[in-house]
Amino acid sequence: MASLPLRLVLLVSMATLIRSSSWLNFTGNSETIRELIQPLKLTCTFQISKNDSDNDSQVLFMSIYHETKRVIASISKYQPVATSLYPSVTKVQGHIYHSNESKDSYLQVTWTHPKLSESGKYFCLAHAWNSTSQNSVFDADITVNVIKSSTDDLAVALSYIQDRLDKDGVDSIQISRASPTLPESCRDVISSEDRVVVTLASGLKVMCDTKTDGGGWIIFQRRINGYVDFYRGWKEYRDGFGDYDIGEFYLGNENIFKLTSSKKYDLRIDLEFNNTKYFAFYTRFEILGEQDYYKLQIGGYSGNAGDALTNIHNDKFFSTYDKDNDLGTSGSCAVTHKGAWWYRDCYDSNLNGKWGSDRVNWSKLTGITKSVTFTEMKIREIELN
Ligand SMILES: [Ca+2]
Repeated sequence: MASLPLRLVLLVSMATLIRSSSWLNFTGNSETIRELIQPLKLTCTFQISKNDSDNDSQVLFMSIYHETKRVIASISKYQPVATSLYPSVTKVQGHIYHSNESKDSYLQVTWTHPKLSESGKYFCLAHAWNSTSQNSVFDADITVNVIKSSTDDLAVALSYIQDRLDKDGVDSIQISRASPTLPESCRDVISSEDRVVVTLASGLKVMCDTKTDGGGWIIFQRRINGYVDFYRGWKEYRDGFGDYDIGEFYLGNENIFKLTSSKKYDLRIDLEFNNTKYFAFYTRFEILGEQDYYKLQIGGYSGNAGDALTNIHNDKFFSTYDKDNDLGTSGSCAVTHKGAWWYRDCYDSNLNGKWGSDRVNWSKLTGITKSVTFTEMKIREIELN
């Protein structure tokens, strides 16, 4: 590539004459644009012929739109400021002149960093009015091909910047790179997938449930196949374990404590038993810090799974096989029931119990001898208005 993208001249020009001797010109800075490093500029100009005997013709409306019917920009006699609601357009300009001003009305849009998805056919449309033919519609189109940039293109772009630095004696040059904004919570995550793994702005990597009851849930416990062993000690329950690819994990009590102590959350537990889905919903859920053994604070139940937490487990400490904080005086509930939970002496629910051992209980559904076959525990920030 010999010349630099920024210096590209107008290469493309297509115009269609529909009627009368006025013209609509639609031009781009290049037919082929290199993704992200070469700007794309489209200019639509309405030329009123000098021979036009009808001096009274004028433009009422101009717009540029993409073949997908997305309107890129528009301007009208009645709304004479060029506007673009299209998010990646970085600049929009335009003016509508009256025919006696001897200037051409125009509409121009610029993308500084066009993407591959901005390829395609663009149309410019102009509605004009004159006293003889009344309303006339002009249109013109142009096809733009945004192609992937190569490392050669980047090398040329960098050497151009170097040239500018040398020639202009510029002390410093700022190169800004658009950094993707990380979501604050799963509430900010919109996806066509119903479960999606994202890194939050805090740095915490979580799986979001984007669909259930409107989505926005951070899943902190998930068991679907028994591939991950949940019979683990204090440190692992504190820090988290499991595998997002396998789909089974525990986010860690320390993470749950940090989340629930900084904002208010609802808790939702989704379960499957005998091929039927159930849920339990709680409007109050928090766990305290490690010095309080991640004590459970729970209340405000609704749902169809029954409440197997509030009665027995509210205000109880978390226990693991290597850390017995339960209220039973003889032995350890975690050891006896092969789990890790907010045991009293011992439990009404045991969703971290050993898979395949009939210990994954939600007593209101399963009793204490049958297991659920799916469990997700998830939290969503309560919107405070
Ligand atoms: Ca005990």
